Amino acid sequence: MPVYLYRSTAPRNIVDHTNAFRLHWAQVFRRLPLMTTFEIISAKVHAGQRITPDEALYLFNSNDLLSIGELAAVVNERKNGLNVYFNVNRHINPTNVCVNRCAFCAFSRTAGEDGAYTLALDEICRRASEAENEGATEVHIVGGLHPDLAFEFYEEALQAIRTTAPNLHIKAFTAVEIEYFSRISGLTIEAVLQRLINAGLGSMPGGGAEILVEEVRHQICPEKISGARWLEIVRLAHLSGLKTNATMLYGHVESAADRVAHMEMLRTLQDETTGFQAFIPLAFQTENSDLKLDIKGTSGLDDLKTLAIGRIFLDNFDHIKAYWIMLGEKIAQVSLAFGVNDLDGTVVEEKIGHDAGAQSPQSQTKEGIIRLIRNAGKTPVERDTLYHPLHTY
Ligand code: V47
Ligand code: SF4
Repeated sequence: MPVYLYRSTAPRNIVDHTNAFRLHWAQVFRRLPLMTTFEIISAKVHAGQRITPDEALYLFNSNDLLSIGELAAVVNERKNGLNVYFNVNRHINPTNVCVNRCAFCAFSRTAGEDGAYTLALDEICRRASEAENEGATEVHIVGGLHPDLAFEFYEEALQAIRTTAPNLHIKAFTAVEIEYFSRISGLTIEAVLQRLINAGLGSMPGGGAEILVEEVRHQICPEKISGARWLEIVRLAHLSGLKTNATMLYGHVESAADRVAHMEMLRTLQDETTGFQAFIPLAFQTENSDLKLDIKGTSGLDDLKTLAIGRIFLDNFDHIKAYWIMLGEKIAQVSLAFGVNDLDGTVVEEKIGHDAGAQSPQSQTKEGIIRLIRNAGKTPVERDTLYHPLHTY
């Protein structure tokens, strides 16, 4: 173990690009053994300092999964101890009809196509009410960009849920949907957000981010709003007082450098707003996709590495969530030793990943999630959407 004579004077949370360089020369002049890049990264992480995009890229290019995981676990335990959060929730996808038809998306349909559906307001409310009766604290609502539904449909849906299931937190609509509502209603983004908040919106999920790098978006979702626009809408949501999550769809055409660039954009916005709650890497499910790739999905190694690097790099995010639907329960469980502190909830009916071939079950019981966390040697904590602990098991 080398002796670290160097101590950075850079304030915590400020990007310290020169740190590695100065550390190197400090060692040369003191004739200490040179530290490897990993040791430099490790020293920074242990000192609570931010790692650079180049260092994150170095980690992506390393196959030393266990060392990366150990480092991520240090960051996580500092923030969350042994607690692993989960929530009891239900997903509702009001429609799969979508004008965007992103190349990776197996869920969406064109209006009138076989398998296209749109739920009536009554059915949306019935599902929300059922969820509340079964102990859910949250509904998670996302769907396609329907060519014929008016903005008022979504507003009324939230109002109706609030009336029928008043105890549910409504986490709904990605930045992509908010932008679409603004286009179809002629309202500004701020006005759309305010109207939805008045109707019952409590927070927003992190979807639609995909990979924020433009060249990648052109290949996988050319009709979707740009990465810059996604960030701007999320920024406005944060300024309106809404918390959101941030996802990253990985394991398709993107490079490791694209993943790092994506995470850097999130980290920069979080420095400004502090509005993100959780970072959620979404492992790409390959079936029924128009992206013709020569792969059968992400590897377990890549999944764990991506979650762990997310934990190390996004030092200003409190939570890293493993979405067991896309990862499978086993990798999600192992990820709890690789920096993850949140397992997505009970879900009940999942369409987006399963239409694309996800092999996980469509739902989990609360007991199943508790067992999964306990067997990993961690403490299960049921939370509400805003991460207030409800019950420790
Ligand atoms: O934006 C679509 C992704 C997202 C596929 O915020 C796919 O708590 C993998 O955002 N393979 C929607 N992913 C889901 C989402 C989400 C899920 C769970 C929790 C939260 C949260 C948010 O699903 C889309 C897209 O990135 N997606 N197709 C696919 N074939
Ligand atoms: Fe539509 Fe979202 Fe699917 Fe893209 S990912 S086609 S925006 S539902």
